[in-house]
Amino acid sequence: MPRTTHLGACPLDCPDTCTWQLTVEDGRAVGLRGDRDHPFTRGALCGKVNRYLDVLNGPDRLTTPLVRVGPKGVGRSAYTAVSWDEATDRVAAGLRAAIDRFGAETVLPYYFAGTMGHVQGATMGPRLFAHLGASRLQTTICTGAASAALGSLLGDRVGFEPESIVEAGLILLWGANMVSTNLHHWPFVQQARERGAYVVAIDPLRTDTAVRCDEHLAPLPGTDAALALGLMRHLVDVDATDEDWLAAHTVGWQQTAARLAEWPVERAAVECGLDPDVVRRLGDRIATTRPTAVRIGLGLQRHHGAGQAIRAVAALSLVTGDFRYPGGGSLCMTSGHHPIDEDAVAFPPDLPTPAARTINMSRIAAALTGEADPPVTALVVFNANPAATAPDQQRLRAGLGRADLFTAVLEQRWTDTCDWADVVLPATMQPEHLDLHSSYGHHYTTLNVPAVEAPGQALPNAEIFRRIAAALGLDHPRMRDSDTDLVRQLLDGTPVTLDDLREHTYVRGSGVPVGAAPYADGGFPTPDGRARLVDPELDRHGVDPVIGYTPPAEAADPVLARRFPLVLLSVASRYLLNSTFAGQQWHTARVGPPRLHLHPDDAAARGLTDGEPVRVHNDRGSFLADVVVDDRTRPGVAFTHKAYWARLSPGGNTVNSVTAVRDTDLGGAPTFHDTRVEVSTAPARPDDEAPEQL
Ligand SMILES: Nc1nc2c(c(=O)[nH]1)N[C@H]1C(S)=C(S)[C@@H](COP(=O)(O)OP(=O)(O)OC[C@H]3O[C@@H](n4cnc5c(=O)[nH]c(N)nc54)[C@H](O)[C@@H]3O)O[C@H]1N2
Ligand SMILES: Nc1nc2c(c(=O)[nH]1)N[C@H]1C(S)=C(S)[C@@H](COP(=O)(O)OP(=O)(O)OC[C@H]3O[C@@H](n4cnc5c(=O)[nH]c(N)nc54)[C@H](O)[C@@H]3O)O[C@H]1N2
Ligand SMILES: [Mo]
Repeated sequence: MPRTTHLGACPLDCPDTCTWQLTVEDGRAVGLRGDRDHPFTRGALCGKVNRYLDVLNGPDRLTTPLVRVGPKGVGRSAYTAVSWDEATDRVAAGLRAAIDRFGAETVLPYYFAGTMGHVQGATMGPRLFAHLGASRLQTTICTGAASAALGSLLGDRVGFEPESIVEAGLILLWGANMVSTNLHHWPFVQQARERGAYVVAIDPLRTDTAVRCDEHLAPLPGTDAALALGLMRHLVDVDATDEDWLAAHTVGWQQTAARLAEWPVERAAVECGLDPDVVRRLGDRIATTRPTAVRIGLGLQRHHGAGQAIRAVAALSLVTGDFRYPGGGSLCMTSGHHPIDEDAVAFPPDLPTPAARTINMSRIAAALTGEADPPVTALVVFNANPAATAPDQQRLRAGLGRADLFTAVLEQRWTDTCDWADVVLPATMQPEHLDLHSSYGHHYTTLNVPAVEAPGQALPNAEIFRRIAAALGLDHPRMRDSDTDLVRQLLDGTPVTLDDLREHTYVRGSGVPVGAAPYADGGFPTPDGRARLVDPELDRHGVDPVIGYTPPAEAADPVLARRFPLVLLSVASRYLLNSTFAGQQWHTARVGPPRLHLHPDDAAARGLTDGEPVRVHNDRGSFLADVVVDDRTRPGVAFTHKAYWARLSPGGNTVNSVTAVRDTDLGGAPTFHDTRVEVSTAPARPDDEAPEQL
């Protein structure tokens, strides 16, 4: 049998965007491994993606359009197969009926990064809905706060060149569980360590990453801005600020220094629940180690004070002047280094797009239950599974279950969200379609070309949107652009060419050389090239223009703490990727059932023992989990993993039953980790509540 290999890109929502090698035999994908030659991802895929073909070739793929013939919320048995023409007519009729009643803004597309590909991601779908005049989606759910904060401070989501981290003498992994969520950057950290670097994890949890570091500081959740302010104050006290660099390349240092006068180390340490000596010692290390690299994760920005936290932590590297050196400075995301402008392709200037309101995706539960006026009465979901991943699950389900809501879902497999759809449309997976990727963790642009046929009638998202446009009678030529047209448009005006990508699969898209210090002489992507320690624009958002500390909302609420004494983090699991693998046997066998990790003191206070089933609850809802008693958290802090599927969870709810619809101080992002709960012994589970067998 002929065996061929094809290079492509891992499409998942992860900073690493691996280049992979797919082996195809007889038209079937039979092998998948990392591309050994790739300078950043260097061969090995992660464990979860090593099993990607289980999903691709698995029995759960959606292969035909389906329409609902039974009640909402029941599951797949309420659906029957139809032809593509029937399905797209049904979608067009659903959208038209809603628009006739309430106007086009009643339609809302809901999408995120199920695929990070620009073609099947956020181009053709948003383009279609913008042309229709539908509500625009504010895509805040993941990095909204960090993006806004970095935009304010540095002009964009930019930072030190990731591969340069090998040069660092001190590395702070701040709210970043690299071993789980940024695996391919970790070997560079290890290399730095072999060369003598000291590595510190700053995370309320003793994660798999923290145990591998030289030191671990466990601040109280949501208090990072206070810690960063205390450390900066210490740098002032020991005369370790880089005044020349600050004067040349930042604005607002004097006002920032005045703010630091309010933040002696002792005050910061109390706020963070840390020993002042520990903070001072870290301050001394930062003061005396050049270059220091601060790798900022996204966990610390899932709290109410997220915007100020990201500003403060990233500002630390400005105060030390660390951007002067390769391996110095801060890095949260590399997105701003990539030249591809997705929005320019989603909303091309020659396509009419009526003005429309914006709806924040993180508030979807509220938007569907009264917050939106005119109401949302038509919802089209793609590349996302909000019924499992969005906050305030009970309220969201009430919204999704509304009889007057028309919902279409584009999916590869049946998910929790499909349960609420009127029409489910089968979508292709990465080896079956064309796509183009940048990355939020490195500087390479990657092409993915189709290598196998899609099962049944599954189609790429972009093609589904072209068909929906046609069914709606939208015949503007931009609604007929092919996937290749979209790739060309995405590359337009960038130094990357399709020919280059066809030849090499990946190219370094950013123009920043490997190992460089891109901001050694300033030149940040702000209008004047200076970083903005003070940003008067923030006033408009109700945020202090000077960097300061916004306490967490629930975690710092003493009244709420009496009823709900535990702060609950719901963090990424090593074996899941959001809810993408939550229905896969290999993955769920490793991550296990939903668990609640409790400090021994908190377990003892409640008489709970290891393995005991509990109900985790607050005023919004509850979910069931098994207790794990360990010392990976501090007293008063509990954790579980995000992104189980509700219908495979005992009791049918996930952790998002207890998370809130609440915006961060900046960027309108959600506050998943800023959640208070109590736990109680769960009644023995009746058989009908046992999770579906996997
Ligand atoms: N294996 C795997 N990889 C993934 C994902 C996955 O689900 N599984 N998800 C992907 C996605 S969508 C994203 S956005 C990224 C997310 O990747 P990360 O940035 O790693 O995000 P989180 O898991 O939310 O949080 C990271 C760490 O921040 C810590 N943290 C929580 N609150 C605080 C705080 O207040 N202060 C500090 N200092 N730390 C805090 C958490 O304990 C956690 O260890 O990873 C991507 N990669
Ligand atoms: N409690 C809690 N909740 C969280 C978080 C947390 O830390 N705690 N983290 C949040 C974060 S960081 C994120 S990014 C969100 C992620 O939440 P979601 O954006 O909902 O991500 P997934 O759950 O992975 O769902 C993506 C879906 O897209 C589908 N998909 C993939 N590729 C394609 C394609 O080409 N076409 C179509 N039609 N479908 C495709 C997959 O099958 C999958 O079902 O979750 C958030 N939810
Ligand atoms: Mo995310």
